[in-house]
Amino acid sequence: MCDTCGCQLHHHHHADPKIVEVNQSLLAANQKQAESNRHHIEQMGAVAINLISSPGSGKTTLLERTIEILKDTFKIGVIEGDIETERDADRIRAKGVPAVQLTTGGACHLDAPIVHGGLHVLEHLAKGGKYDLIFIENVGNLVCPATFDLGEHQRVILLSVPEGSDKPVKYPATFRSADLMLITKTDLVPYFDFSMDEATKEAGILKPGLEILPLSATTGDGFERWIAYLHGLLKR
Ligand SMILES: Nc1nc2c(ncn2[C@@H]2O[C@H](COP(=O)(O)OP(=O)(O)OP(=O)(O)O)[C@@H](O)[C@H]2O)c(=O)[nH]1
Ligand SMILES: [Mg+2]
Repeated sequence: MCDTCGCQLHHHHHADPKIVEVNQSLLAANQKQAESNRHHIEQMGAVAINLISSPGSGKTTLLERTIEILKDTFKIGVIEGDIETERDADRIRAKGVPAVQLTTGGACHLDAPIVHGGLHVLEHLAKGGKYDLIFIENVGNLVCPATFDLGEHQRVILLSVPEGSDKPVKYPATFRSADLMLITKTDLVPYFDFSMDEATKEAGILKPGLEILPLSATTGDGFERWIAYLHGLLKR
C-alpha cells in the first residue's frame, strides 16, 4: 500500500470504514474522468497506451527506440508522468515528438484528472490536434498505478530482467491488469538469475492468455513483434 496517496486502501482489511468510503468515491470519480479521457483521445483520432513498471525498467528508453522506428509512419504524442522534473519529456522531445510532462508533486501514480489536463496540452501541440498513438508513461511504481484507469485503450506492463522473475507473483494486481507484458533488457539475461519460464508462467496464471513479448531496447531484439503489436492496435 502507498503512504503518499492511500491508493488500494480499499483492499486493506484494517482500514477505517470512513477512509474506505472516501477512497471509493475517489476511485469512482477517477473512473468517470477516465471514460471521458477515452472519449477525448478517440476524438483526437488516437489509441492510447498506459506504460507501467518499476522505476528504471526502461519505459522511456522503449519509447525513444519506438519513436525512432515509427515517427514517420504514425503521429505520436507522449504524456510523461513523474514525481518531479522534465527529464523524460525532454528525452522524448529530443526525438522530435510532442511531449507533455506532468509532475505529481509526490504522488506515486498518475490519475485520470491529471491526464485530462495533459491531453488538452498535447492537443495544442499537434496540427489539427490529431494523433495516431498516444503513450502515457506512468510514474515508476509497480503498485499504485494499477488501480487508476487513465482512459487508455491498452495497458502495457514492463518487467526488466534485473528486477527478477518473481515480480508478477509479488505484485499480482498490476500484472493482472495488463493487456500486454514486455520483458525488457533481455540483453542482460546472461548476467542475471532471471527465469523466463517463471516470469511467463506466473504472469499467465494471473492473467490467462496474457501476451508476453521479450525485447531489448539496447540491441533492438524482439522489436519486430512490439512494432507489429502497435500496427495491430491501429488497424482495429
Ligand atoms: N542493458 C539495457 N539497459 C537498458 C535497456 N533499456 C533501458 N536500459 C537502461 O535502463 C536505465 C533506465 O531506463 P529508463 O528508460 O530511464 O527507465 P524508466 O522506466 O523510464 O525509468 P523511470 O522513468 O525513472 O521510471 C537506463 O540506464 C537505460 O539505459 C535495455 O534494453 N538493456
Ligand atoms: Mg522514464
